[in-house]
Amino acid sequence: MSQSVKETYAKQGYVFVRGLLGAQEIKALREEVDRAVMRRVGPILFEEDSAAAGAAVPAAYRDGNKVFRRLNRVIDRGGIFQQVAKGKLAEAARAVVGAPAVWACLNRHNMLMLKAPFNPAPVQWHQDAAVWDEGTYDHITAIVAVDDFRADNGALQVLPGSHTHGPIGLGWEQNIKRIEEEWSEAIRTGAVTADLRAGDALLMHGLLLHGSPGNQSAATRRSLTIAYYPGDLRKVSKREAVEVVEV
Ligand SMILES: O=C(O)CCC(=O)C(=O)O
Repeated sequence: MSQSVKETYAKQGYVFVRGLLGAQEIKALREEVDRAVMRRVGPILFEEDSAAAGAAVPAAYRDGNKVFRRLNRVIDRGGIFQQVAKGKLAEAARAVVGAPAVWACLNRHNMLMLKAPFNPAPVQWHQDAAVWDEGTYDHITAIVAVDDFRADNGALQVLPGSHTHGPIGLGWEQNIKRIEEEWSEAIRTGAVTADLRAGDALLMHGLLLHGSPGNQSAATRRSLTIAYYPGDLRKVSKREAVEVVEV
């Protein structure tokens, strides 16, 4: 990856890598997601937002009243999830920070994000690294789109340059509250929607502000999302039981 990509990542806190995956990989990912959803292969994280329960989300993406939000622990599931997470996506993460090796954190973002049709639940604006408060803010959230991100299907939004302001409150509750109180206007005027096509990747600094609205469309918005660290997180983490693997 060129010097200018590294510079862009440092300045705006994210870069796009267009066409990271080819048609065969996208097809394999979609088939694997469909299989896991159909067979209810866990761990699955469900929406907590009660609006989701009453919405017109198809039965395929529900377990009773509960609406699917993520398939978790995708690296552990093997197959195409692991292939991409340990292969091209890890390679992109290494290149963007110029690190010879990166470690994936298995019990942080290691997921297939699944914005089901008509799921109205947003992901509130937050900073991953401040929410996790690991003892380092130095990580990369890498996302590869499995479907096109569109304005109506809950595409991710980011606030360019926001990573340079440091952590805004630690832990989920404090982080989302302070961002709402202090950053709403900046988000309203400066947010950028990630115009990812299926196969494109977005690599974000751990402190970049991001969020996404609900899915208003009849199509699912899926993406594979992995947290990578440029070093062995176990050596710096304040948390117990942090699970990492060098990729
Ligand atoms: O993919 C998205 O819409 C946002 C996911 C996210 O930031 C999260 O779940 O923490």
